[in-house]
Amino acid sequence: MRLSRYFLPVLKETPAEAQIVSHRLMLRAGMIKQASAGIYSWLPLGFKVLQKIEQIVHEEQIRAGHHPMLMPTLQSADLWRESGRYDDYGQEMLRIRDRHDRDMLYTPTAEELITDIFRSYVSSYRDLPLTMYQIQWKFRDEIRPRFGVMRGREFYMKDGYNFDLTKEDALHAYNRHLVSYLRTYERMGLQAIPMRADSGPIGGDDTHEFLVLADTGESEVFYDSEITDLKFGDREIDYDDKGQCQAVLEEFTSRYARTDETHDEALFNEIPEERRRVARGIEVGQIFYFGTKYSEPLGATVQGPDGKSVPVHMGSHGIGVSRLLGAIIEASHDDNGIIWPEGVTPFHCGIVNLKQGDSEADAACEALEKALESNGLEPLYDDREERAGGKFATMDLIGLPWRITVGPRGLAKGVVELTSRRTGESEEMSPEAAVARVAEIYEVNR
Ligand code: 5CA
Repeated sequence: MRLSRYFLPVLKETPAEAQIVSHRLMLRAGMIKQASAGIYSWLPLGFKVLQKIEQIVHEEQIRAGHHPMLMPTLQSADLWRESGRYDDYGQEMLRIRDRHDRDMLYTPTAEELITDIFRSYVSSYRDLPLTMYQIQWKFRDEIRPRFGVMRGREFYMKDGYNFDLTKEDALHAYNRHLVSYLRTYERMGLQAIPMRADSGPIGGDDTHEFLVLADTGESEVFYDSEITDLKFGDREIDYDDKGQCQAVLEEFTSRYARTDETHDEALFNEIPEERRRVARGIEVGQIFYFGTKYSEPLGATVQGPDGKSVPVHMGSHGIGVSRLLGAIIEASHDDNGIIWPEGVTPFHCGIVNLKQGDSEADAACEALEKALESNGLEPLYDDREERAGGKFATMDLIGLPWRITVGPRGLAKGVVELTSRRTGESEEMSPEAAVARVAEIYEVNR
């Protein structure tokens, strides 16, 4: 992609309305534009990252055996009256009336609709276990939308729902989600810690939230510092293996880690003092087991092996897809801008031409662009007639992890410069070697 043809409206000034760094940087890097309170347009650069994150979520859900599908954003109030949540949900629910005076709502979550789909088609235990999920826009009329995409009113969420015959099977689905989430967040360069939490309006007793530690997080969290040493890494998991999923859950949840809603001071004080941590975190996901809370009132039953009809055991599992952009930036930035982890970067590599219009420099940049593309990579070539300082500042702001700098002085020696955004370290090498190095970095991260 040529920067001269791209739509990247970067801002020089720091926007006054943004209180936290991720919001400031997303506005300055031309990723989002507020449309109205808590509602954003996703400009090309922001949309690209959103799609990268969405893709990782899909890949890991499908790996765990869950089926992608899509439900509408506008739903009839009738189903929500059946479950009793139409009245319970309160002012966070955006209620709409259509031309026939029918009550509608913009979905804040979708337990009712998926349960209705299930009860319409499934009647035998033989069709279980079943887990379906969607990645779809949600609306919650938050009293205080703030921090940009972090607490929006309209936001993008992955919501998954499991249907099982027994509590034991449903708990396996819960564990399977926990494992798949650990892997999902690590691929985005994040450490998200599962913490015992409160279930709120979704309901149920078993629930974990996944928190990314950050000073700007909205939740206060309490944990044993040993937990931050745990890494999921590249272990192979058989998601059908109950014992294996249970073992991972135990490994990642046996140490003390709770949000303020479930914090227990006496239990916390049993941890050696030097390991006790009180910090703040950003909630990037939550998993729930709520048994028959929705299947019973909505009549989602199956015939068991003994011929008796029983309500199915369910859970739901969410990932804050749009919130993740903010969380990743909070966790990975410096004074000059964003530092994207390789797994979610909008472009793999920047190309900076120090002398636009110089025929040799232009030709070298174009050759680099082509060579990177033929390796399956997407470079962003800054081909504007601008001073080097301005080009570097833009690249640093938008945070591409790797930059290749091309200028007449280097080319005379047959070299370009490859720079890491994270460490700032640069190395001179031939253009071919630079392409090979970048290709190798992303091969490892694929
Ligand atoms: N039905 C369940 C699971 S599918 C559910 O709705 N869970 S939730 O309420 O915890 O939301 C899932 C995730 O969406 C949260 O962990 C959070 O990361 C994200 N989220 C929730 N509210 C907002 C919001 N106002 N703005 C951005 N992201 C949000």
